[in-house]
Amino acid sequence: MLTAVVKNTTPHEGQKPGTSGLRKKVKVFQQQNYTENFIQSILNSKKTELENSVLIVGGDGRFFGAEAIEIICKICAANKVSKVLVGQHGVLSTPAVSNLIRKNKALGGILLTASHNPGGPENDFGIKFNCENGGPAPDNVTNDIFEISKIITEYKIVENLVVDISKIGSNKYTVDNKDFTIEIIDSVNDYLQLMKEIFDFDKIKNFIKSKQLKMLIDSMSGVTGPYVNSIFVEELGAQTNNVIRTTPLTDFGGCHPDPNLTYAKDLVDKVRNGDYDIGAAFDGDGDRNMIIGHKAFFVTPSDSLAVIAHYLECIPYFKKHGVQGFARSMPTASAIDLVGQKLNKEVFEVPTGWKYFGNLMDAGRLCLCGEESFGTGSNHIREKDGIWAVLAWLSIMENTGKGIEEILNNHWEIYGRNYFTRYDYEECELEPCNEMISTMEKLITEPSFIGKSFTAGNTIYKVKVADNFSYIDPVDKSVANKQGLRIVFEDGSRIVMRLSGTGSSGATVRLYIDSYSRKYNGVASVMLKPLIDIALEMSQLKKFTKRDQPTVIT
Ligand code: VG1
Ligand code: CO
Repeated sequence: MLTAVVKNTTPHEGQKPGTSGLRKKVKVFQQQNYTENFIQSILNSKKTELENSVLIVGGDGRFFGAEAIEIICKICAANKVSKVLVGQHGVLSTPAVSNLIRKNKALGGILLTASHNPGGPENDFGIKFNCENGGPAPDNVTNDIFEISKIITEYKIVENLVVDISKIGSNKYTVDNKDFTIEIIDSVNDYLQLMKEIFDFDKIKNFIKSKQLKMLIDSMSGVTGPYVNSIFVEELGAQTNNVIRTTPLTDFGGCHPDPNLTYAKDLVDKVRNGDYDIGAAFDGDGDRNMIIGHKAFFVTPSDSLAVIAHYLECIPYFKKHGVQGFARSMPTASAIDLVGQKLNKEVFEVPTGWKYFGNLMDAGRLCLCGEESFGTGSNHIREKDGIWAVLAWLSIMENTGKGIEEILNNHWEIYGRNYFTRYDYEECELEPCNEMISTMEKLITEPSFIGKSFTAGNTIYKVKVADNFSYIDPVDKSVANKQGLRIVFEDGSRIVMRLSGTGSSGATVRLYIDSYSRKYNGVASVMLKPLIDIALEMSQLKKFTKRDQPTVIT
């Protein structure tokens, strides 16, 4: 029999979860009791519900994941959790965890990932808590966890518990006369089954075969590798050279596992120089996706969402469960709104972060949503889902018999086009960035700012709305304030600026530009130049950040 012991501890500063969990340098998590404190704080926030509960634990396979899982198992054992389900080798994609929580009616899940942030001993680690609906913990839960972390004095642990996470099977223990189980499960099976329920695998398989469809799918050495091999190669009959970087690496091979035009440049170049019909990449934890077409024709995530909305009924899941409303995060271009209007559906605009979609899905008002940050997903789970998005695109290609560029051209022909770009200024100094935001907030919230005109090139933009976005959840009426500065002009064009909540140090400035036009064959960088110039000048970004150029443009 094993025994739980109580260990004294003192609080660590700054255990405040951001947009998606607590993300810090690995070295920070390795400090004495840092990880233990945070895990105990999560469990304390659910104290009354722990007895006889099930928790799902897994992550993107990054450095320090295995150590963190061992700590989590030992602390769960001591806190009367009855069962922990762990992905083999600790590997579970974020969408897979969301599915497992729902399927097993678990109390929640603990995800070991810093998503698209780089990994390895010198880089980032992260811990995220998801609730029983399978979605990221909402603000009230993460606030509780943070408050607890500030006053924590002890944690409970079963120090000599031993578990081998490389072997599938059930490990049973007795802890202080109570049963405790750690079950090591296959990382892919349940997720594969879910995808088979959502999509018509036979159709997609025949389509790939009969068209001899050429795809290039890049797992960026993140968690999706095993899922990609199983789904695209084994199930759907793709060739083994259609998938790349499918072995999860603890440091992602030294790359940023971030599927965009900058960090997935290898894939983009290969597709541009090759003869592929579709290219796709995922981030470290498998919830983001990038879709490109023949010759690397780029689909913006905002457009991807709108196109999927337009063709939703070619996916069996939506035929069966119906089509409810749509949603996007505030900075995401409003292409989906136009599809929603046409189909007479509710369209919601929520703050940045997937946690804000959960209530609407649980209330049956939302079935499809996305973010400009390469996140797309539906109410099949409560996380964005990279592989799901690629299967959705393959279903659309099968259904229309068209290539990706043609699908987009048709879409823009019907709806017009939202040109969109995002400039990221990564790892700036925090103080001047805070000052920049507060200076700009002051400027744009002066009453006289409304109606003001800005000229760039030959275009005049007149301000219609300007604020720091705040959101009232339509379901539980909770309020999220200060979610990003937003200037909306009379023609619907928008400038949005906010600081990232996923970085592990310093500040990352995100500048988003969205502009609608009926003319759809323009070049985004040219179409958006006037608004970019206005935004840079208005924010005095160069002065505050001392940066001439963004680190990433998408
Ligand atoms: C970013 C994105 C946001 C996304 C979040 C988590 O947040 O902008 O849309 O939900 O990352 O995605 P921020 O605060 O850095 O802008 V993931 O795949 O990193 O969990
Ligand atoms: Co992610």
